[in-house]
Amino acid sequence: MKIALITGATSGIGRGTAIKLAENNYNLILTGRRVDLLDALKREIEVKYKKDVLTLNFDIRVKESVDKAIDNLPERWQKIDVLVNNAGLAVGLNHIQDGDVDDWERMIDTNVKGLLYITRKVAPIMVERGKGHIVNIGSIAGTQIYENGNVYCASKHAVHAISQGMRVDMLKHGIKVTEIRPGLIETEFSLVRFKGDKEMAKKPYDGLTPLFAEDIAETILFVLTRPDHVCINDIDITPTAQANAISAYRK
Ligand code: NDP
Ligand code: 8X3
Repeated sequence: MKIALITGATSGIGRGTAIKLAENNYNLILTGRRVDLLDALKREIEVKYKKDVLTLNFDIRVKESVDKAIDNLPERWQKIDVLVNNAGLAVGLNHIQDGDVDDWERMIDTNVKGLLYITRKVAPIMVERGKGHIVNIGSIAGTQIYENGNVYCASKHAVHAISQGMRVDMLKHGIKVTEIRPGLIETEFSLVRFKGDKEMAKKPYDGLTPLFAEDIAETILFVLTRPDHVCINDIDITPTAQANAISAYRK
């Protein structure tokens, strides 16, 4: 049975992907900061899907914590086949001159540096084994810009560049790299972006049917289950009612 490590599994895409991969014969290493949610998901997967789950509770922005978690993996969990770099967030939505520097640091530290910290620990395991698949959750904000999106867009542009860089670097090792760039998905993302303001958090989804975590989970399963000789490099995926980062049709 294969092992997938999913960062940010306590909600949204990460949680949905954990369940989808458990249904499809993966044992799972699940990470996040909210230990109660990690524990609940572990129990759910063990009972319902009869798969093994190891939870790792750390803040991905703290390099020492990431290193310690991976260095101390029990032997049976070390052969990681799949890394889903999903943990990430947007915080704040302001013009650049009004931006909160703490918000900027949270986004850059999580979306860019955190992704790099865990990749730096897991990629060598894959190189050593001569196989593996890294799936980076980028965003349509990784190739497009919208007003007030400045630093979030920059962080996802970095994920886009890093994904392409990884693909080239991993080429001779036979390791696949896929970047998935979603548009609007209804998760906790918007609540985090608007710092807990539920009314504001609903607005991006007003008048349209957004994507759901399950849609991205299915996409991840699809890329992971292509034959050995096929690598899907990147995917843009939006709701039918959203053409790009600024054009959405709302009823
Ligand atoms: P959620 O807020 O529902 O999930 C985010 C996950 O990231 C949580 O499990 C959270 O866990 C984890 N996370 C955040 N910060 C940290 C941290 N410092 N350390 C460890 N884990 C962290 O949002 P989504 O599921 O929507 O987001 C997942 C990814 O998808 C993100 O990278 C996001 O940028 C991207 N995305 C989302 C879109 C959307 O519209 N929803 C569209 C395009 C891309 P915990 O809080 O427990 O630590
Ligand atoms: C999240 C999608 O359009 O809010 O990455 O940036 S968007």
